[in-house]
Amino acid sequence: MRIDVVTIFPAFFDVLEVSLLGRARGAGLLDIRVHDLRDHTTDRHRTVDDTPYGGGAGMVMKPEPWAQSLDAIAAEQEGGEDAASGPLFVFPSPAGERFTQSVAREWSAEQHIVFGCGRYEGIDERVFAYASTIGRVRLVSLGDYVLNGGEVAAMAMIEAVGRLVPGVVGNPESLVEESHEDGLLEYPSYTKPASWRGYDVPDVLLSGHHGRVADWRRGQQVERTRLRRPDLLSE
Ligand code: JET
Repeated sequence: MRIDVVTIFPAFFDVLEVSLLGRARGAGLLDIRVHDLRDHTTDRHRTVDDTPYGGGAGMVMKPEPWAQSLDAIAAEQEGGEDAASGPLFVFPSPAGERFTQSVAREWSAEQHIVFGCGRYEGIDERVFAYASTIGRVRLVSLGDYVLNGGEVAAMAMIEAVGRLVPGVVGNPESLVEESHEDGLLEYPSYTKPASWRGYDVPDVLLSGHHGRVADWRRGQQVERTRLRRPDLLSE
């Protein structure tokens, strides 16, 4: 999978060199490239923002550096004669649709995803219209809170999607039983010792009865989902 990131803070993405995704990049499973939006400015101060039409607080990201940058990235990949065969452009935004495990699953089958990281009060709205002529566009939110820019959200989405790309996680079975894959929270886990500082591992897990273990785990999943995330049960 090819992933491009456009940002005014490329250094944010240095951490992609470590851990699981770093190994996947080294193995050629993920081709992740980070681009500085300011490389597509033409003035001496490398300006990426300007005051908002209609007034109001803060600054808005200018459209032309974005168009130049997205054009250059789309042109690097074959296909893309029409928007439907172009890249998937993802703009993290508190005003976007919600990012979930099922969105991550969908995206893990994409050939090319481009993350556009906005800052300040956001990106000139016309950029999304323009990008939809060269690819598919989605504005996506991690949750109902505001970050200073799209970088941290893009990083979370890259990790959630990247680990679902075949081969990135060594043991694919570990992906099946985790939280959200079946719409429930994960069951509690324990390891040795069986008794630790006065806390004991539930007897059923030491029983060796696989059927009873499975029933207990399912019960725990439902119970903690009801307590912590009732919204998941009513969907
Ligand atoms: C976010 C993502 O805060 C989040 O995203 C970062 C962000 C903040 C401010 C502006 C911005 O620009 C993007 C844009 O969208 C229309 O213009 C992005 C919170 N949950 N998920």
